Amino acid sequence: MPQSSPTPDSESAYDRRRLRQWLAGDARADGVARRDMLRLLAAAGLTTAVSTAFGAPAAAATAANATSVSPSATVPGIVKPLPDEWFTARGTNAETRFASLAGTGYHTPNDHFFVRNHTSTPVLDAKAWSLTLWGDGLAREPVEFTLADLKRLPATTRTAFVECAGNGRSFFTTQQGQPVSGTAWTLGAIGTARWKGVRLAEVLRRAGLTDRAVDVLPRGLDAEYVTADGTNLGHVRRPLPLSKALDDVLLAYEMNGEPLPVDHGHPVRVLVPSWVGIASIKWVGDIEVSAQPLYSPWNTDFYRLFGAAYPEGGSVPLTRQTLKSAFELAWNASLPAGTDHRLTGRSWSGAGGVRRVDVSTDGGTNWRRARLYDAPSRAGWVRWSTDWRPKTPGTYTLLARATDTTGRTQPETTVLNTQGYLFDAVVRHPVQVS
Ligand SMILES: Nc1nc2c(c(=O)[nH]1)N[C@H]1C(S)=C(S)[C@@H](COP(=O)(O)O)O[C@H]1N2
Ligand SMILES: [Mo]
Repeated sequence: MPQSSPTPDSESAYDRRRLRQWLAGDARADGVARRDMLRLLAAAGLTTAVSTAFGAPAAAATAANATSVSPSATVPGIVKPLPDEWFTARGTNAETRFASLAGTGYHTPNDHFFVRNHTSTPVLDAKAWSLTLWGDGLAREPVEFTLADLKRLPATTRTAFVECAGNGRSFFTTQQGQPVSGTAWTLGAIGTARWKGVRLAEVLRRAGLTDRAVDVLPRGLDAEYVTADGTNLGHVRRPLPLSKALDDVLLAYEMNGEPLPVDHGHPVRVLVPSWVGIASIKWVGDIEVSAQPLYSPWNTDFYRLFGAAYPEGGSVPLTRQTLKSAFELAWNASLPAGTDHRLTGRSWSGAGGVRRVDVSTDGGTNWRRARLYDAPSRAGWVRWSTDWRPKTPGTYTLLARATDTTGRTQPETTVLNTQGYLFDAVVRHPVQVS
């Protein structure tokens, strides 16, 4: 198993068991034939080509209330302003510029937080919204919860990142010369927030969870996702094993002390700490609780690793995020020679917190240890800095390399997978010194 797949044995055993059940006809593929999925994947080129076919976007982005920022990038279907200083538009998605996180503190401000939409942001009425739990893993069903019902249950607050599994994908191509399909993110498809909500375990218990249940399948209320070739994959949904659902998953209704913003799932999203972003379903409307393993496009033909280094049907479904580092600095930033610069950045790992970061300012010949400002946290990141005084003008390549509490260090290259997930290699960041 290549390094970039941190899936432990218990999870692969679990997946093999589900797959056997599926093959034996004991599990539902939720209406999706696998050969259709494979064809789709080949045809779709994935997310970028698939923007406008879903009806009217929720609202045009406007920068009306932004004070000192230039016009917004336009992304159909995203409601919040997307000032150029903070975001790069990528299809139906908006990537956070890491340089704009300098000085923003540990938690990513809601207005800086990246947005990844398969279709477009639906504007839902929190008063009219309710969540339905149903399925043969419950004793009596269906069971409904309004937002007021959820808020009456014990509240839990957790700090966790949401990161797209494809974050860093563009570096497969620009650093390793390997074409991959999907949104060409650099490193800004991540944000860390304080999420307040109710534990999914609590809601499942109150809904009458039985010991027959094995999977839960949260589903979004945003429009059905139609691929470039016109195949309707239905609402965005991805099964979650009960073991994770009962562990640290939240139904979140607040983000950094504010009601969940519309683009991030208002009124309620699923929040699955340290796992790939697709697990954290926004605008959740219902959750199936199943006594059989469930499949959807998002745990079969997407969000597994495919390619020469992986089994023919792909790896097990992706779970935890991998290890990455980013400088809070523009690409090709210009810095004056002969003066002191404080280089800052952030590193994170879904497998264990980051406990060490090394930085090179000469393309990887010499390394020094960065100063860390935060304790390792499995679902969060650590901020770091190092001081640098470049003597002579020229192009320099900066590198940051993290090591997590499990002992893993970012490698020089990531083993290729065709959809470009879980890039974890050290990124070579150019700057111009003049
Ligand atoms: N309903 C719904 N949930 C969703 C998505 C979506 O398009 N629809 N995108 C997923 C993906 S791929 C990611 S990376 C995260 C992004 O969360 P954010 O937009 O709040 O940053 O939401 C996930 N949840
Ligand atoms: Mo994602």
